[in-house]
Amino acid sequence: MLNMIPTILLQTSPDAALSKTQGVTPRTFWLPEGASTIAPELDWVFNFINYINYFFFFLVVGIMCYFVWRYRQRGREVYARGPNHHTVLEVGWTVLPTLIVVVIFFMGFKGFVSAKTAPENAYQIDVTALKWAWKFKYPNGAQSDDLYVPAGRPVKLVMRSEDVLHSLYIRDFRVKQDVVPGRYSSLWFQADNPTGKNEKGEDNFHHLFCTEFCGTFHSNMNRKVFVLSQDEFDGWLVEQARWLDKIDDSELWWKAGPKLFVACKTCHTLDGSVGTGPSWGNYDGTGNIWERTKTGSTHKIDGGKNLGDIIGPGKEYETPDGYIRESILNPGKHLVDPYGNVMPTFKGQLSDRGIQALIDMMKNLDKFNKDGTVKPEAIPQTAGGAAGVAAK
Ligand code: HEC
Ligand SMILES: [Cu+2]
Repeated sequence: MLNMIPTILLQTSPDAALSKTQGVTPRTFWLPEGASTIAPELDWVFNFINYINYFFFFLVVGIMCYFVWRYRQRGREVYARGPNHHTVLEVGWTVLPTLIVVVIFFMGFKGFVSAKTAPENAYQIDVTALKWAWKFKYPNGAQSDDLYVPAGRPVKLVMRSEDVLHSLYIRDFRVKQDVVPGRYSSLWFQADNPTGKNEKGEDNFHHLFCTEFCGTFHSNMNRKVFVLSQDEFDGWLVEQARWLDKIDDSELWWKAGPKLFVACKTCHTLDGSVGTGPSWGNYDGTGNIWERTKTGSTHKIDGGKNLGDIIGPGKEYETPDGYIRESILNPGKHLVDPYGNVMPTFKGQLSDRGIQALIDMMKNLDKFNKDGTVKPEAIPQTAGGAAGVAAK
């Protein structure tokens, strides 16, 4: 089995996903240019309804303005009786709108069916939505935080939520689907044009949004969609599934740690400040995340107990590593006071090497900046010119 990719590879931080860069399609007042095979059909219906609306809006408002002028009060005369019935008009304004609505219904229904029915040969990507991230899992076990899809081939997203209601929306593809806890939902699209690079040599992308307000960091769920040619995509998949294996054990802490920490930083700060979860920095006087697992630690868990009482030879966890491992794979087992059981499990998402990288990072926490990037001067000299990579 290929090593599971814990998270985010190319996205250096969730905040970067919020960067001001635009997607491939320029900002427009109306819908941006469509970039999927179903976009033209959906846009046609959209425009059809839109133009019908313009037509009737100007017709009704126009007639109204004319009548206001035509029947304005001119003198002192009072109209006691006006016409109160006109069969042709009444039948007209009933039958015509009905016909239009029926036509719209059939066009909409046809579009709905083709948007809902994924072709048999669609490439399947599993999507997990959680507060506040997306996880994309590919058939070979690779994972990513941004979405990568092959060009010229139908792609089916099978989606589930780990917590609350989310909704996946890729504007340029004209697809949007709620992701409901406790059930699977899916959508499909086919994008024929690879996103490629822009003039500055940066990767182009389409925007992906969560469009269901799902809590404080809802906006952290803005992600990018990269469409790669089939060849590029295959290469990417293989790379993606292997990156953690290629890092030397002694370098895991600074090469893999910061990348994996991105999945933790929405809840855990490094500077001791309050977050959704306990800071990895020193916030209760018992030291940082690694220091507070030492023998005799008075870091409080499970309603007033000392963390030190469960770690040590003969105790629940022989080593601090065991406790941290359990906190990541089975977060509900022990709860840090006064926090609730809100941390998702990372079982199946973090390999043993991934967990090791995070533990190594915790052991070296003083070598990291507050945002989770490694301090360039802390990188071992033998690593040569790689400092720039890690500092990213
Ligand atoms: C959704 C928010 C959230 C995310 C994301 C999250 N955690 Fe947590 N974490 C918490 C909360 C809340 C607690 C305290 C309750 C508990 O112990 O489960 C906690 C506790 C912990 C503890 C025990 C801390 C202590 O002081 O004893 C560890 C270790 C930990 N998390 C590691 C991680 C790692 C590693 C990641 C990323 C791979 C991560 N967490 C991602 C919310 C989160
Ligand atoms: Cu969401």
